[in-house]
Amino acid sequence: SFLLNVLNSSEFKNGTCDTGFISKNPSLFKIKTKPDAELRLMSFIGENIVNNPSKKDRLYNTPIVPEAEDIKKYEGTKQIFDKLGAKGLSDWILKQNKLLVTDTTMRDAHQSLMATRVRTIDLIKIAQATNNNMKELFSSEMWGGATFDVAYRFLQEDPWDRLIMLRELMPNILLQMLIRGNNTVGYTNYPDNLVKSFIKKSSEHGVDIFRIFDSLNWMENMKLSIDQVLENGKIAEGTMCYTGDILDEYRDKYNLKYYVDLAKELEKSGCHILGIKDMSGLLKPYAARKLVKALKNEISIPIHLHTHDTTGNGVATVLMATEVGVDIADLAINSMSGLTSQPALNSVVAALQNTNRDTGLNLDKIEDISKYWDSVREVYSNFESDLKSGSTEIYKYEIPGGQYSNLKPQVESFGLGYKFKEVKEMFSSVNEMVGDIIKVTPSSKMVGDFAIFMVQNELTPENILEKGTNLDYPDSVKSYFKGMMGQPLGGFPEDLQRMILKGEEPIKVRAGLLLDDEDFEADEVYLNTKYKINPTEEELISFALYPKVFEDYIKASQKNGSLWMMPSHVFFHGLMENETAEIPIDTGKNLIVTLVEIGKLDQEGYRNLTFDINGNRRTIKIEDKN
Ligand code: 3PY
Ligand code: ZN
Repeated sequence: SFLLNVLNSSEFKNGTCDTGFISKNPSLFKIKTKPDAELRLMSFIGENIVNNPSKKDRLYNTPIVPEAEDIKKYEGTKQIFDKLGAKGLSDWILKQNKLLVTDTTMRDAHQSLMATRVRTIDLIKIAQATNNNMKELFSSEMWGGATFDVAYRFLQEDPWDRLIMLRELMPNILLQMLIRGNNTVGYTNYPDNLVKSFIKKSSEHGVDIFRIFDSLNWMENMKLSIDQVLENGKIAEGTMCYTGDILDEYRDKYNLKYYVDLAKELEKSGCHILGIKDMSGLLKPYAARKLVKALKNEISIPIHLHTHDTTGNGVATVLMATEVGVDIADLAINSMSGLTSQPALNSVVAALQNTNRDTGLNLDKIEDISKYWDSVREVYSNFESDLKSGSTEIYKYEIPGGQYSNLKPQVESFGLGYKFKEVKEMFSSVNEMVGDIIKVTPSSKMVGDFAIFMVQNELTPENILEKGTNLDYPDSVKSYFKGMMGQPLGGFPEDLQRMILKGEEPIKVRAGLLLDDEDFEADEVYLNTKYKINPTEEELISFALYPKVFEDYIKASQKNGSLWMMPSHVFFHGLMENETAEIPIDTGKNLIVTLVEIGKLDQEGYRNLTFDINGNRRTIKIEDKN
């Protein structure tokens, strides 16, 4: 791919890359010039300027990329893994005194703070500095979860390209992804051959660690992924999702024994690392101490803790776990941490300095990286929730961090913005109504959809069985009760299940056993006929995972060309009058674009926008839909 040409060039490798680099090296791009590229670009930006509610009303600071340290001979965790293999790496982890750190900035932090919107260009700019200046990191979580579909759906870019580029730019640290067991990076169980192909391709393109979980903690839904990761020689992090409160003896469905038993099963299934996934930030500091201490006594693989700072207790939870020997902790660069994101990386690094668990990371260097993200974050501010501080309400609602920043816009899209608090209360009531389940993608989405539906239709747990009989429930709710997401601990409430399924029989085994294999050949013929493309294996996987999202992406890229190199402030907010931006396009050319004037609204409802592109005046007419 032309990306690989870019990435293999010495300039890129030496760390002197920025967006300017791409534009200064047109020879690296082999795609033929499309004559209408300028027109397409004007039309995309023009549409943004005229009709986008987040259109620009200020200039943004250019994020400053810190210089990357020279670390040519350094052997990071990636080299250790390549030398020792997965089992060897696992043993190596156990021998370390220091707290090993996973940086989640490139995945969960922005998934949780700004609805997963961070674009590849903002990631690759800081990738080399992250690799070199944070070389002591254990890993970077930079792929998977919601990033896969959001890339196509909202960013018009290819998530596989993101993986390929980050791998190239981060050769010393382990790269890590989040995979939802048989739901991979989607919201429903997929056929086994699709799950296998997805893991194989992800491995080939550079994922080292697969954090595998199931949204109901159902082992059956994780085994295939675990086996597949083992087969590909990669690191399987078998993960249990934490819910409830092990300190509360009255809430004992998910007690200490439950977690210890699950951890043992994950260890027995061949996992190299045990993940504790506290997606909603419910693991209180003293509970973390109790849990990690017990696990350390009961299992012999390393333990990797993932939490969210939604309640404000995140750093304390990490430190308590560190006290009792947790091996690895997930943290996010400070300017991308806190609230629904991970606890603060720089702060934990500082807290552990001069102790026997010192992380080895250099505080000055990570402060510079934090400044970069601080500027980047500005551009994405309208995707952030209005949460201003940690909130202990989350102990009551149990809403995952990644879902929280999406829930409000979702509620608003139903015209129920003014009932957001009611929906959050209902989220908790629905959880009780369905039997207190693990809530994480996709089961958490089901609970969210159900809660919105209840509020919309004025249903309550008390009246649903009589008032809700003739309603058509959201797809996620039907799919859950059908058993397509798996079997919850304690089973389904049968009366509710009967009502929702309206006579359809639920399944009792994992969905993959019943689903037909994905027919990749038929998919290829379909895409070829309809869009005149010769899909790559990666694209066929993407289409199989997200047929509609992928088709929309193909249509959008045929209309707009490739947009991934456009600076994010232009991509999201357009330009202001007299503002200039340098925009590399997929022809390998670099366009210097100035918005000269936004014309007055004419009688037909259009505006003329005048641009200066590489010194030539060009005008485009855009319909004003406001
Ligand atoms: C995901 O599945 O994307 C998550 O981050 C869940 O916490
Ligand atoms: Zn998370």
